[in-house]
Amino acid sequence: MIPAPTDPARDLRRLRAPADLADLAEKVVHAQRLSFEDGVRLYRHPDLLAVGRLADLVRERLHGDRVSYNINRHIEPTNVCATACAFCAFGRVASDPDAYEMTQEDVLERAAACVAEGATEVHIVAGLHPLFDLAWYEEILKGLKARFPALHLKCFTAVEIVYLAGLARVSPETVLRRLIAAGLDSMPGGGAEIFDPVVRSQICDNKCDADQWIDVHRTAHRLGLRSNATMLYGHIEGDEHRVDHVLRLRALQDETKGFQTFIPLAFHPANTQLSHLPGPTGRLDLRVTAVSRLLLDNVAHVKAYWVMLGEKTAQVALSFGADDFDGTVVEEKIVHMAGAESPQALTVERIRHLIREAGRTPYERDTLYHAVVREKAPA
Ligand code: V47
Repeated sequence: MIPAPTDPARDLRRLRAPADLADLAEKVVHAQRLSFEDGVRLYRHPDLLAVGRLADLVRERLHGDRVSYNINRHIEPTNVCATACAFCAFGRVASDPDAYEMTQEDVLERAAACVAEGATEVHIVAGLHPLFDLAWYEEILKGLKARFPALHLKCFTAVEIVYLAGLARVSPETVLRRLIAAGLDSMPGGGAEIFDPVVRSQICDNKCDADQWIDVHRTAHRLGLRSNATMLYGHIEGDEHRVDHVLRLRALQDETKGFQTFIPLAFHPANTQLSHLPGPTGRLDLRVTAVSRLLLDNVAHVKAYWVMLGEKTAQVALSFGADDFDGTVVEEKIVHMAGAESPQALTVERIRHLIREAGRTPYERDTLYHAVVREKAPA
């Protein structure tokens, strides 16, 4: 999927790869697939900038100087959650004083507000709440589609799909079919965390495993949905776990071609059971972005998710393989409860400024990465 090189010799000169990365530079320049061992080497190579140049070449071949963003809004209908994942500061039990449950009207009101501001997408994910069952979400989707037919509904992680299937005693495929019939347009990539079973058992023992997560996305792709994929890094995982995670995504993408975007998620430790951990450094943020771009040769986009990276690192990530800045977001709770210092929302003007200042050309996209053309062109 990475376009064939037009001038490999020039690209190779531009990479200025150190001698001990020369073989990987050759592979990248000739658009050859990298192996598990290559991925681990890239994580361990001391010259981060050299690794970044490899990823930037791939980004440029795929996207030129264009960086996308969208006008969207996150809605998290409840923080009541049955799982208590060790990395999470968002989930609550129903009796907690700060547990909340939105009504269907609350969700519709938030959607109405973002549509009025030009949003093309709502991103809905929530805790695993036993009363927010399949019928509740079908109603929400139907209500949203009836009122805002043009709004793209990107909703529910694979973890939620598996949970809703358990509540309704039906298969995840049945859940997906019913949600699609109610208006679901695509799926976000959350809940993947780290696929390795040992790490997964330590950070999120009570929810769907890697095979289930992958199988839900496989089914979603077969049913015609596009989806995203994430990886939570910077906690107790090691280099091999990150490489393994991304290669499992690559294998599914070879099969289905249904993933649009990969989103590395930087762990925020505050108010979690893992609050003793320091969280990722800026160098790890950039390296994960770069190595993921290099390994995922069959996924078109890599996001610099400013909510988790912060504006500054997200901007630099645009030179380490990322080509998408996510969106305006408006109200993010999951990682702000875990200490994120990024703003709750960014304006379109701010996003465009950050992208331009990073030397790229911003363009608004919809959820499926079509360019959005507005009557009144943005500044
Ligand atoms: O699934 C939870 C992660 C995810 C923490 O698909 C944490 O376009 C860091 O998946 N520190 C939700 N991360 C966010 C998500 C997402 C975001 C933006 C765009 C898309 C997309 C998907 O956040 C969870 C979990 O992996 N998370 N707690 C934390 N303390």
